[in-house]
This record gives sequence, C-alpha cells and structure tokens, in this order.
Amino acid sequence: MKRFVELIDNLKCFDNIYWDFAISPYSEKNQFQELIKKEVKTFDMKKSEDIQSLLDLDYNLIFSMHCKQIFPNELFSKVKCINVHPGFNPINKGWYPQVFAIINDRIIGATIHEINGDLDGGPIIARAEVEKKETDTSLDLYNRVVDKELELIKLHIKDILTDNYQTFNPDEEHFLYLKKDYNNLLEIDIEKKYTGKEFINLLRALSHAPYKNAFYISPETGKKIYMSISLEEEKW
Ligand code: 0FX
Repeated sequence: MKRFVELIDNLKCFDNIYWDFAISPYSEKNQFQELIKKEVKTFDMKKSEDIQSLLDLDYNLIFSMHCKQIFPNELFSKVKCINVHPGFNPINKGWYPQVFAIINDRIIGATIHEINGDLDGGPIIARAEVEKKETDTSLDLYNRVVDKELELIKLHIKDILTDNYQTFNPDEEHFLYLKKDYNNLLEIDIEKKYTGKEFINLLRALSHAPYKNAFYISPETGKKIYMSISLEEEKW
C-alpha cells in the first residue's frame, strides 16, 4: 500500500487530470483513505450495479494496480482498462510470478498491459525484466519487481494518458500459474527426494516474510512446522 502512495504522489504532476481511487478488499479502505488523504471508493466487480456505477462515472481510463478482482467484459469493452502486473508477460502470467520464476528458473520482470479478458494476456504496452540472483528469496525478488513496476509506470504514464503508445503481443512461450498451483507448493512432503538445488529453490520461492508459507506436518505432533530460508553470498 505504501508503494501505491508513492505512485499517487508521482501522479500529482498531472494536475489537469481528475483521479478517483478505489480499493479492494473493502476492509483496507479506511487505512488507504488515511494514507492518501482522499476519498476512496470500492467496487465489487461481481455486482452488475457496481459495474454500472463505474460506467456512469464515465472514466476515460481505469488502472488496475494489483487489483485481485477480475474485470468483466461489460467494463473493459466500454472503458479502456490497464493492468500493472508483477511479472514479465507472457512468460510470468498469473499468481505470484516471482515464486514460479525461482522454481522454474525463468526470467522475471514487470508488465503494463491492456485488459482484454485473457488473464494477464492482454496487449502489452511496456515490460521490463529484473535481475534474478541465486540468493534471492521471493521477498527479495518481489521488491525488485515492484520497483520495476513503479519505474515503468513513471516512464510510460504520460504516453498512456495521452493514448500515445503502441501495444505488442510477443510470440513467446507463455506460462500461467493460478492460486491453486501456489497453494499446492506449500506442503513439503518429507518423504520426497529432491536434489539440493531443487529444495533450496523451493524454500527460496516460499520465503517471503512475514508470511509463513512452506511447511511440513510433524510426524511426532501432527502440527505444521513452518520453514523459510535466507541466503548470503560470501564477501571477497
Ligand atoms: O498483489 P500481489 O502482489 O499480486 C497478486 C498476483 O501475484 C498478481 O498476479 C495479480 N495480478 C495481483 C492482483 O495479485 O499479491 P499480494 O500482495 O497478495 O502478495 C505479494 C507477495 O507476497 C506475493 O507475490 C507472495 C507473497 N505472499 C503473499 C501472501 C498473501 C506470500 O508469500 N504468502 C502469502 O500468504
């Protein structure tokens, strides 16, 4: 949320533009309102009356900044909707891209794209890779991706607002992971055989403080034992 406030501060230079802000989940509304000192709206994309009230507001453009709601066709077919995704599309579509980039040793970055109903698959306005280090945990890599998202927004916002950009759809391999794919990673089977590298990568991919992600079930107590890892390169 703090990074979002940084972004809003950046938008203040466009003082001839009227901005509204909305947040989901609803429970974070007051906190967000206090941070940005502006009224914050909420919309439930599953409710047709909420979609209609968004349409009635007659916006020129709607940005989704990590909005966890699926934008419906009735909305993006009438108003241009743009998504900022914490992954390098089409290689990192879907849920928690840096987690799968660590596990599968794929490139990672950030993307700004138009929303067209294909999950994270709409025409790309801008994208950029970030460095992935062998000592990165999910948190380290995520922070680098979010920095890159902000950098991309600052670089392209003027062209987006003035409709002065071209989109592209790279003919590249694409991968899409869903929340259930992520959830399937969390329980470590203590009987399973991994190479050291596979196991280190799995733990790196699930180490994201303050979250407790990777766990195994203790054969002694039947309770979950949470695990995370930190790695540090020797200094020469
Ligand atoms: O908002 P966001 O950064 O991104 C997610 C999806 O990854 C993205 O593809 C989608 N466009 C967006 C709408 O939602 O996720 P977050 O703020 O819930 O979590 C940020 C990171 O925190 C995540 O990449 C991994 C980590 N995390 C989060 C939770 C809730 C964990 O490691 N464990 C958790 O339980």
